[in-house]
Amino acid sequence: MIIGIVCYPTFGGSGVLATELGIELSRKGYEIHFITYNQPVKLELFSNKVHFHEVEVPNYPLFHYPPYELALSSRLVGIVKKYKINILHVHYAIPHAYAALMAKQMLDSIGIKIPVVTTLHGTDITLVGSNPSYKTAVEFSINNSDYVTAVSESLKKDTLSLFEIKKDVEVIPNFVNLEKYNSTTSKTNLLNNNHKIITHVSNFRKVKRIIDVIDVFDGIQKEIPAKLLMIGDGPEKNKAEKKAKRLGIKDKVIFFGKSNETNKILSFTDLFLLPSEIESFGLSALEAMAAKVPVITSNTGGIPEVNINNFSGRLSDVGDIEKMTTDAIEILSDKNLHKTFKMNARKRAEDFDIHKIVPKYENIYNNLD
Ligand code: GMT
Repeated sequence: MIIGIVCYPTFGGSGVLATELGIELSRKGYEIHFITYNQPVKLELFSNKVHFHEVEVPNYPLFHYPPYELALSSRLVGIVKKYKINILHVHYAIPHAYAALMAKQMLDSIGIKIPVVTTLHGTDITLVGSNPSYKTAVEFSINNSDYVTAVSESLKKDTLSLFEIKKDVEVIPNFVNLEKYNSTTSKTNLLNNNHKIITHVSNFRKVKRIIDVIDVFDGIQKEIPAKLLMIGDGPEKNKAEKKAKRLGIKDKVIFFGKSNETNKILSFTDLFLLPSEIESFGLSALEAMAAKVPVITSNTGGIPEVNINNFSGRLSDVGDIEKMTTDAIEILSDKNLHKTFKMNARKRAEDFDIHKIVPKYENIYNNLD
């Protein structure tokens, strides 16, 4: 089967998930074509089963906003025709589902039928998608896709309450490739062996509440020698750096930038922090759990479907820095408790094993008309 995957090529969870899905499907014999504006950051493997097609958006002085979805839908038509694609699987509704539906209609007009599977990831529904500027088009895209999936029960619920949905939405949770998290890496020479390592990974957008990460870490380091590793980049980074400086903990907070090797960093991490305001799933927390790292998270959106309170970590209300700090200190200062949480975190991550979840997508592909 030949599948076209449309996704964001960035470090965001939806792009990462789509890339991992494509790579795993290619291992299973599917021919995969990624169609997006850049090579997906996690796409290292090229073979006769994995292809990447860049979408170029020519600029013109008249264009205040270069029309990406127009370029994408035209490119999709060309790729589907040339490579005889059987299914388009688009990740993130805006503008991917919309562009795929336009391509579907254009192809239909020349007698080519192509089913579109849309996977909703989160902010395409909860933050941006329901904005009045996009709502009608997002609703249309969901209702006219051949199959729709959402990455958590919470996201499905939000989708059904924010839009008038006439389609079934199947929940297929995100997955993790556990093998990537089996090996251990020694700490970099920046890190003292006596320090506990606390890690946060995100795109540093406002919804991630990275100032809470700094505050919780500040509380931890007052009790336990620790370092905080901030992996990623984004609009809130400056604020977080300033906050760490103001608190006098600048030397203990290391901003690593974007990384393709979070699995290595997680292998020597003692605790992971994800205090987000909104989170449809929390793929970064799942990846930490796969690396046997207990997670301190907020209890928002789909996170409670991933992190089980008092098992794989602890959950708190959004913004409850005091509880997050107390929980973190309790877990880090009791060796046996920490060990139990570590084992449980991995055990919970196994429920989201790539080998258990990817067949659910294959099942959809095999049953499309
Ligand atoms: O979290 C982000 O800002 C990135 C965003 C994305 O679209 O890439 O992540 C969303 O999709 C991920 C993969 O399904 C989920 O794990 C994240 O929870 C979700 N983010 C939000 O809902 C804020």
